[in-house]
Amino acid sequence: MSSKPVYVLNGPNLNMLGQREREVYGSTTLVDVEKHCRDHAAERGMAIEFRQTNSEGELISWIHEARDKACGIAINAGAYTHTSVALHDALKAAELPAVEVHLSNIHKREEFRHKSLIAPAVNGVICGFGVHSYLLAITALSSLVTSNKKV
Ligand code: CA2
Repeated sequence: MSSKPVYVLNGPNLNMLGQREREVYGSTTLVDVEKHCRDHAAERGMAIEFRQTNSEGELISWIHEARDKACGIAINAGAYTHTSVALHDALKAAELPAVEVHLSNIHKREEFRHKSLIAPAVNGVICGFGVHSYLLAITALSSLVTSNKKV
């Protein structure tokens, strides 16, 4: 397994997890999600770098940084998923195994959430399993990293 961590990147409003809209996103906080991800990755011999930002530019800078410092990316880009060509381009340029993650099933929700602009720039998309979506993404990344499969 790689000596580099998996970057687990979180976009806008995910810092509110567990505090508002519990009926949609559940009661687990982002601190809890980080702990579950860290434990799950450790069981697979991997380390994680877990971050959240409300800024699109910062997410893009972290993806650029990941190109050299990470072995793969799991990204919940929040609402930027549906709007950001810049995130799509950054993920393409990173040339790393990458998985798009969502807590909710975006296809069961409002129509504007059905389209992901970043999906064509990642290996796969996992949505609808709550916190477990993140863990499934880490499991997928552990095999993608082992077989060195990029987007
Ligand atoms: O289901 C997901 O993980 C989403 O990426 C969450 C985004 C949403 O815009 C995407 O369509 C799907 C929203 C994240 C905001 O999370 C909140 C959590 C608690 C309270 C308010 C917002």
